[in-house]
Order: sequence, then structure tokens, then C-alpha cells
Amino acid sequence: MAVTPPERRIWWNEPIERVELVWIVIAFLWGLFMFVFMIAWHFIGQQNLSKEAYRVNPSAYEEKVEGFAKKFQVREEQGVPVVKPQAGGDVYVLARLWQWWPILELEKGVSYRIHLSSLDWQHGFSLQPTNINIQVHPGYEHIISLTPTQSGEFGIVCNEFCGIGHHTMTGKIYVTEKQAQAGQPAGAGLNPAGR
Ligand SMILES: [Cu+2]
Repeated sequence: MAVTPPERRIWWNEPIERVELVWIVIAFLWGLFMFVFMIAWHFIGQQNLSKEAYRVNPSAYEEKVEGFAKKFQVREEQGVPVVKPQAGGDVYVLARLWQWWPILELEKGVSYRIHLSSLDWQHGFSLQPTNINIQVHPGYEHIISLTPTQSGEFGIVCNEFCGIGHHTMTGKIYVTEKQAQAGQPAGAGLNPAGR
């Protein structure tokens, strides 16, 4: 069948088919529901975490992260520094084509302020295997409060397509048991603080 123009040129004044109308209404109501629940899930679903964001110059941010990594580096893994920041302190991570840098070593049960920014394009911070996702933009420094509730090895992947090396863009966070005192209540995964 060939594609031909509609018989009546003013096709948009034709009455809408009943089934089509039903689907339009369903889609519209679903859109409204999702719109409202994007906000509601912030409070009831431990999603859509609140964060601070500040404007930052990418090269200034790079300097901050490098200074942080130099100060707290404990070892190196395949050329990437493993950084163990002060308990409860500020932690800096940067995204660039194509890595999350540096590797972090955090303590379970301790709150950190995690700073995130990109040096080039937009990237997606996705913490595995937990469900924490943050859009990382160049020019903005995002800060989230985070308290690891489970020890182990966590991966960071980029979930925003950022070019040919996107699939290789990974990072790592180690969470160790608290050294000073044992017996922290066990939880599941890494949860943003204050939940
Ligand atoms: Cu990326």
C-alpha cells in the first residue's frame, strides 16, 4: 500500500476514535500521576535524594579533587589512587572521559559529604549494586550526604551515554568496617543520610 495523503485535507477536525480517546486519557492521567509521584517518592520511597549544588569552574574543581587525592591517598590500583578520607569529612570525586576518579575507601557507619562534578560532558553517577543515581554536570558541584550501611566493594558506572568509551567508564568505592568501634547496626546498601 502506498502512503497517500489523507482524503480530507482538514483531518485534524475529524472526530477522535473512541479507543484512541481512551488511550489519550489513560496516558495523560499516568503522566499526571508520575509528575506528582516524582515529588512524593522523595519522601516515601527513598528516591530522588536532595542535594546541594553550586556553580564551579571545571578546572578549579579538578584542582580540588587532585589536592584531596594527594592528601588522603593510601595506595594505588592500576595507576588510580585509592583515597581514604577523614571520617565525616568532605569527599571529592570527578567524572571525565572516561573515568570516575579517584577510588574511595570509606568507613561503614560514618557520614560523608560526597562532592561530584564533571570536567567535560554530562555523566550519570550510578552506584552499584544499590540504586543511587545522580546526574553529574560540568560547571556544577553536587554535594550529597552519604552514610554507608554495608561494607564491601561498590562499583560506579556511568549511566549517561558519553561517547565511544562510555561503557568503560567505571569507578570504585570500598567500604570497610569501622575501625575504632565495632557493632554498628547492619543495614542494606548505602543510604543517603537522614533517611
Ligand atoms: Cu560518562
